[in-house]
Amino acid sequence: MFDRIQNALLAGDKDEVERLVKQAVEARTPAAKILDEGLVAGMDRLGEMFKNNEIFIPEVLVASRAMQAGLSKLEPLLVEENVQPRGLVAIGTVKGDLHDIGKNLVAIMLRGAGYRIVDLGTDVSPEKFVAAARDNGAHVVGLSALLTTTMVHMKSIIDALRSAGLTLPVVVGGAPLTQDFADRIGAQGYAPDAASAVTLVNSLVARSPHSGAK
Ligand code: B1M
Repeated sequence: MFDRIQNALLAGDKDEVERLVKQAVEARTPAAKILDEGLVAGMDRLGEMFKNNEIFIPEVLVASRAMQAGLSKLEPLLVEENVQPRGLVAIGTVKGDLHDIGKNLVAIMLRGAGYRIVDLGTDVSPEKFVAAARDNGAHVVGLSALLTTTMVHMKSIIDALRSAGLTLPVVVGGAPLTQDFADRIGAQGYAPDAASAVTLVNSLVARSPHSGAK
């Protein structure tokens, strides 16, 4: 089953990915297992093939759309219904970066953990992060980057937030990041994956003096 999901994803067969994910859900396979062993494992294989020049951008794009389609089928299961908002997280992929699958996954898991999410999308400027954090009364800002050339923009976003007088915690993540990098740019937290991002945000919100979202 998981192999078939991975293969359909690699083939960019959106309808087949949706069908197989739906089938796995109906067979009561835990959503986290479908995500990790089917969709995310498929994306890992895709990354390897891309790195080895076995496939190119068009194939990656089509596979990414199939991934998003599979994710959308899983989202209702990952997100619990009727949970009281625990806080508001403004999240986005930094300027110059168009990768959003990981960021979307983090947003889904945070929503599932009871947070309200303001999703700023991709290629987000520091000014947009500042406006979103301020205007929505965010408790946490989340920054995602997948490129070594764009992760460097994270520091400018943190600086812009601080210059605007916003002291809320900033959480960063994305494949090229490390805890050391997060420490160096003054982020309050780094999470290597979506599940750890939830644990991290929970602990930061519990410690944070910032009050309620609007
Ligand atoms: Co791009 N790409 N890509 N790509 N792409 C990578 C990142 C790359 C590693 C591939 C490679 O060479 N092996 C490489 C970066 C190299 C580097 O910087 N060192 C790369 C490159 C070079 C590029 C282009 C420059 C290619 C080109 O044009 N020549 C170009 C850049 C475009 C741009 O952004 N300006 C580009 C384009 C694209 C596509 C548009 C085709 C597509 C993105 C589609 C989309 O996102 N909608 C794409 C894809 C899909 C990938 C790979 C194959 C897969 C990324 C992915 O979605 N992974 C990727 C290779 C790889 O990573 N193995 C690659 C699955 C996802 C679930 O994982 O995003 O890591 P990830 O998210 C994880 C964690 O990182 C973490 O949690 C998530 C869930 O566990 N996390 C957070 C992420 N954000 C977080 C935030 C948090 C906390 C945790 O707190 C806020």
